[in-house]
Amino acid sequence: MKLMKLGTAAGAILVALASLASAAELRGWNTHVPDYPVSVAMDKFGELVAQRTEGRVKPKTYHSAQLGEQDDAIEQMQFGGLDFAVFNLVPLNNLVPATQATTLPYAFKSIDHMHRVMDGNVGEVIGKHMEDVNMVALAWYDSGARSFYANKPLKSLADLKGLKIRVQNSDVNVAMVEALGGNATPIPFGEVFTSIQSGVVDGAENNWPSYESTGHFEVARHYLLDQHTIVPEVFAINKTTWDKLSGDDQKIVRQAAIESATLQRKLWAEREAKSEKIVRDAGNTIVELEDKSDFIAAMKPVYDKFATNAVVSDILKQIQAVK
Ligand code: BDP
Repeated sequence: MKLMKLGTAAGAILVALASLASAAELRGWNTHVPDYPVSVAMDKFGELVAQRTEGRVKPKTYHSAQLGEQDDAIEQMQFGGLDFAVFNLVPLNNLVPATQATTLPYAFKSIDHMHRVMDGNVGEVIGKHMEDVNMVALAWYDSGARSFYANKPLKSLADLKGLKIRVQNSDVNVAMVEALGGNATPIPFGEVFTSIQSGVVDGAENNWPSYESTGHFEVARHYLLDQHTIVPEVFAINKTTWDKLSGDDQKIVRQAAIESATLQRKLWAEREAKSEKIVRDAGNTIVELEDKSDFIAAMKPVYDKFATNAVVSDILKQIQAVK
């Protein structure tokens, strides 16, 4: 009633404020710096959703691991502290074993192959497994191919023997480095730079954009391009948050995530080239591992340990069946 007595403009402001307060503000986690392809694409997702839901749903992404490191974020997503995130599948390996099939060395033939696989049935199957830990997979982002780098010469695989190598928190990655004769140390992403600089580890492994954007290339100047893994990243939303959205808003949110993934993949290709140039111009030593047969042979114990359970071996078969 009081509202009626106010002028139309003031009334409109009150109505707008009331709808703002009721808008669902979604908190998004991201580990990367704001100009990284993942970050730009997540911001685009936020814009599209806010626009298309006319402000009913307002996603906001917190970049640069402001909301914690990836392992903490994965926990928060399960228990509702976060609404959405882009996660690399390696830190999900222990929690959602189905993801291991996609992070085993040389599981994918190329980045295009990974896109075809993840956009098809395998993406759906992994998404189903993620629902068991309260996450809904909406789209798949790119993170290129990962290779080893160190502050000591890396001319061949043999040079990894005895080196302390940082890995993401995953039993598969620990086993991979150990099978190559290295000592694997799981360390959060945000601590890798200092760990290399202070000699806690000799090196790590990552793709061109992360090697460059984190400054790791300045403290570990030898990059061995073995391209051992092509790891997908998942755009995931907390299942409780998802279930609260109306059917129409779910459609909008899913479509925006898919469009953001298309943008991310395009930006990724551009950023890869740019990062490679920055690293090469800095004079780093880059060695291509052309013959991957020794690496593949060394992975036998890793495959024996992780690829023999029914879920992982079935997904691997499906990956291999995609041309
Ligand atoms: C980057 C991934 C990021 C991981 C990071 C890592 O995009 O999600 O946290 O590697 O190595 O390539 O931890």
